[in-house]
Amino acid sequence: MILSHFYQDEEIQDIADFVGDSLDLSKKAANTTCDIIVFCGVKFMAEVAKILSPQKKVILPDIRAGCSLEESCPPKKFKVFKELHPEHTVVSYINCSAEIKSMSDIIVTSSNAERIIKSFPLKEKIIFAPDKHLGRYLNKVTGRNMLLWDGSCVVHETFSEKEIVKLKIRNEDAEIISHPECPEVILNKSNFIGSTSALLNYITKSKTNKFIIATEPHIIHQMKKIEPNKIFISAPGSNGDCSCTNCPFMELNTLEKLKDCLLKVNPEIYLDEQLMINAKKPLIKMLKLS
Ligand code: CIZ
Repeated sequence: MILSHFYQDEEIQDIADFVGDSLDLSKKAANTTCDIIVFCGVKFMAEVAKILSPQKKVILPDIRAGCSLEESCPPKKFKVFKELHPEHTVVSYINCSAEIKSMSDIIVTSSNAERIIKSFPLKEKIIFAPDKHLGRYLNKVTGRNMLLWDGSCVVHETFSEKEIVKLKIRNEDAEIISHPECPEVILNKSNFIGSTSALLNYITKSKTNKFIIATEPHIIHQMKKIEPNKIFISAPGSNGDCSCTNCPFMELNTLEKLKDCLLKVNPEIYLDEQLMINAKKPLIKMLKLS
């Protein structure tokens, strides 16, 4: 089964058996009867597939496809931080390493984070890692005061408030729709904030015909399929250009490498067995609450 994230190149999305966000992709990985899962996304997503289906082979086109959020939360430093706050529940965004997952009480994705955090009592002390922007947004919408790890995503940090405002002036009829991994200044300018799946639902629900999209621009491929008559403009970075907001890690996976990995059934994801057992528990809790 070939799984592709919304942030992958168009031609990869088009040949995948299923295209989705990390929540839907992890559900597919957990439930498929196929022996081999080809994960076109970044490595932590392929690791989630392996953790949920350890008996299956999980391969991805380029094993170097990492994630800046994962990099921004080194397990050794996080362990020290967690030990300084022993009375806190650890809620981790799925964009993290298997080691961070194994130290977490529950995992969330951007599509279920608000609901899962609201399921905790208001007085629950919570650490949220690794994305500080998503964490700040979640604190606002859930009325919590979670302790935030200082991580961020290179793609969502690249959007420029000034350039987005200039673009909006030239496109007054457009709505700005943003992913909650964006910095607060971008979210404050947005008409709608949501996960990739929520953004895809919103473009149909909204009566607007033009949108400025502040998330990884390859999602626009799915938007055009759903609403071929609407206009989607990728939000720019500080040079006024949009191409600088492509995810450099997702881009490592190419159609050519996908072909090679199908032929060679390699590179394969390998994880320590105990690590998989420990990382699976908070993932299963998430799936039960989703
Ligand atoms: O959870 C995911 O798949 C990511 C990275 C973004 C989103 O909002 O779906």
